[in-house]
Amino acid sequence: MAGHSGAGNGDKWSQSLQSVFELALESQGPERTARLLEKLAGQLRSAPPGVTTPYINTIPPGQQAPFPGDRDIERRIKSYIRWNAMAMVVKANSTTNVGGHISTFASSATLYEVAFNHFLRGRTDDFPGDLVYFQGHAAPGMYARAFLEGRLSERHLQNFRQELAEGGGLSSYPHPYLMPEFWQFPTVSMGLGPIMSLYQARFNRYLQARGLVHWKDEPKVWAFLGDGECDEVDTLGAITLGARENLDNLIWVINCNLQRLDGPVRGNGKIIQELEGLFRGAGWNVIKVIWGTDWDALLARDKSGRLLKRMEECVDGDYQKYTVEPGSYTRKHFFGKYPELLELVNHLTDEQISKLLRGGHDARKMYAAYKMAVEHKGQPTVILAKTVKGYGLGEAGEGKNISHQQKKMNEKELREFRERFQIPISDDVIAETPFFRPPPDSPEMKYLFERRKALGGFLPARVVKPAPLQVPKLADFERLLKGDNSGEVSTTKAFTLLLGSLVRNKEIGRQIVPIIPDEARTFGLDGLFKEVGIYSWKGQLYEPVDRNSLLYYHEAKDGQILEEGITEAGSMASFIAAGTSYATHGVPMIPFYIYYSMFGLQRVGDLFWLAGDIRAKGFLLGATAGRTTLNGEGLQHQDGHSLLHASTIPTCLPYDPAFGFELAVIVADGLRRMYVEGEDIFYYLSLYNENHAMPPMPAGVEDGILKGLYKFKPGPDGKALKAHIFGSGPIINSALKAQEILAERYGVSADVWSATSYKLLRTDAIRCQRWNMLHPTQPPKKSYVEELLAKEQGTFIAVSDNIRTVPDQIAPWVPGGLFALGTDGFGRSDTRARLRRFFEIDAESTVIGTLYALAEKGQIERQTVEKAIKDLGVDPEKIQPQLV
Ligand SMILES: Cc1ncc(C[n+]2csc(CCOP(=O)(O)OP(=O)(O)O)c2C)c(N)n1
Ligand SMILES: [Mg+2]
Repeated sequence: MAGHSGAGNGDKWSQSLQSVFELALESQGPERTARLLEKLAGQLRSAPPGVTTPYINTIPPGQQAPFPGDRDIERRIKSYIRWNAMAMVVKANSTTNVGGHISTFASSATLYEVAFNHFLRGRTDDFPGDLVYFQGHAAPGMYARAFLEGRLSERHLQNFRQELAEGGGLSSYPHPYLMPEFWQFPTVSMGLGPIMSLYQARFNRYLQARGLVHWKDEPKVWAFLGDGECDEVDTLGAITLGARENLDNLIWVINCNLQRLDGPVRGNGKIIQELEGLFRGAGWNVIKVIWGTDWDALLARDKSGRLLKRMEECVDGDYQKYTVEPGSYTRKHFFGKYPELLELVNHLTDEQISKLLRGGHDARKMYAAYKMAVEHKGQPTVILAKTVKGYGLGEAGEGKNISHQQKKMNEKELREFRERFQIPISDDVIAETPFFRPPPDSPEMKYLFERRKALGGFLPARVVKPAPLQVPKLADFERLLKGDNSGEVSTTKAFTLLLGSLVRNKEIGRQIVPIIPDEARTFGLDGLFKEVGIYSWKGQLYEPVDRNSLLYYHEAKDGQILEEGITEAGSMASFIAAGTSYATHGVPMIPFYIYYSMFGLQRVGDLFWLAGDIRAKGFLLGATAGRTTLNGEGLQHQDGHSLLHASTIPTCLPYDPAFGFELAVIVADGLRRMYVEGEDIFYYLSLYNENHAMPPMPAGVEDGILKGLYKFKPGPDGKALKAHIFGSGPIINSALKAQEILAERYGVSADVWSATSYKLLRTDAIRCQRWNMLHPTQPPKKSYVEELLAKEQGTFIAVSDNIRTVPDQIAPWVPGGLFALGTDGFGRSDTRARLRRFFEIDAESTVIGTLYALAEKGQIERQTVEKAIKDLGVDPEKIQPQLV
């Protein structure tokens, strides 16, 4: 109850408690005293003792910063925004049933409006603007504000969730892909906004530490979240980073309306207390805004401590009920539990009791909390604001379990809403839920513009100024292009060479951001530790145990590597922060995030999807790829399907290179497309750890590498039969060996092709096919793959370390069809040779596959295939890798 007694009084209490404490210590000993104290403290708290504070506001009334704004005007502006946000959802659903949410923004309107009027700073010439992660389904509120600001028209609002309507519409949620000049950060997949904001705040520090930005004022990163959203592991799983990295540039505002979609977040407990304990434990500054101003006087008069006791006793399910029921119910069931409390509210009518505000609906309380948060040093801050879901909807859904999905309002409910928020809309038109914007010279509009001007401009806003980089030319990667005669190397090793040369590049070296989740040694990237350093805001406070070695673990304040530790989600959040820096800060950065491929798309695929939406650029390297190439590691490690996952992301270019020179061609072109041409795309490359020959680049193959397929090694002339084998990654070696066997033993000339990207071939083919479908009388277009293969005779087969669906993507456009071999099924631990036989992608299986494909076409006898199976020692009755 600090703050509810004077300071002098507090000192006396503290002295008395101190002497009781010493007495107890003397007579009972430290352990028993500690237990007694814990028990006493436990009486004050509903969560485990030690981590939470009493269930009252963190800022005592006496220490509350005064509200500097005009409360009446702000309330009116907020009311109009409330109305328009509600109206756009109601309108959208009265005609088209396209959904939308009213009750989320209804509960958080004050949280946003106080922030918009007093704290969130826009972008100016010398300030990048605060970075704000808006709660996804509060989007109608942001649109409604932008409408008052004149940034969106009535037609935009009318077309909320109807993006394909004539003249365009507004996206359901924050999607930079769909509204690239408005939204900066996609947030609606719950838990992604929080983790991105954490790593964004840290990335801002990284940019400063490395001298890549020079801000007069540091931008704050704000994230507005739901209390239900906090159940996502992504939300809370990384919060210790905030304290560890000293991120006092980060503020989270959690809208604790106590409800999620189905019902209460913690009906039987208190979400605010639970979160407070977690955040305090994680080292954050926690500001609770539970009670509105009306409660201050009640708490001050509560000499018995019963009011606090009652506040502590009630669970969130009770508080939800007090919202839904009339004031008489709260009088009876909340205050009525103790006679002292009934007396405390004797002077209030039931109506007044029902209007006792929660903290998150009180602009004065929110202002004080924000002010404290922006001024806080040394820790990130979380504000836990208690609100009512569907606030102001009354019977239509305030505090009800159905509140989240309330999308329609009848005329009576609309009238009540209008009365409550005093919206100047007349009876005769109210049923049409018209939008309302006060005249430009009204005090409200003047105030609104003045506030935004003072804060530097409108938010959200995404601004991209072209800043092309001087990227290296392909010839600069000479070492990879001329192959490796020194022996056999892996594509992972080839990549480390390439990355090394990039960080040393004079033009763009500083903008390269290597990101690694604790696997640098596996990939041979530890050489970079010493060379460019690992970023740490503290530098290196200890002497690393390997200090005497050449490649020691070198942490530095201006280190370039983001060594994230074992968090693929966190690393991906870093990738996104770096890959969007061109837009967020006008500073293009080039992330190379290298990870164990199995723990990428499969594990944190939603963040990869978001990378597309947010228009991130950069390179993702799925290393140690391949169901059989990563031998030994077994079922959970061996990846044969990331390329398929990657193929589903519209802006992702997936590649499966076999050789170092292919890697060089792809990366060089990627740098050009993303950082010179300004394309909003990113790359996914499979890298493998098998050493094999790295030949020099044949002439004229660049275009084919980039498009997805080129002939790498033609088969010998003079054979009766013709086949084509598409190989990818290290499995191209199965194809090359099969080529020899087929020629020597079966009279087949097989051309070996390197298939670098089935997705890109498919996308191109679909593009042509679609055009042909819609232009049926015009000369048909031919895709690259069709044109390339039209010149070829013979049968086509594919072999790779991926599931068959990866090559099957192009089957419809291969003349006579494509017969694919692949690694469908769970991986297992064994040697590469045994695994490749098991999955039937080794050279022998490739020979058999080719012969089978020829037999299917009637070009050879089936007995020839049977004989080959026997001759090559393949057991036809061996188990089938894919069981279902
Ligand atoms: C990952 C994910 N799962 C489920 C949903 C669907 N969903 C949208 S809003 C919502 C409830 C949100 O509750 P809360 O976070 O408390 O936000 P509130 O609306 O109460 O402010 C759910 C389940 C989603 N958007 N993302
Ligand atoms: Mg909620």
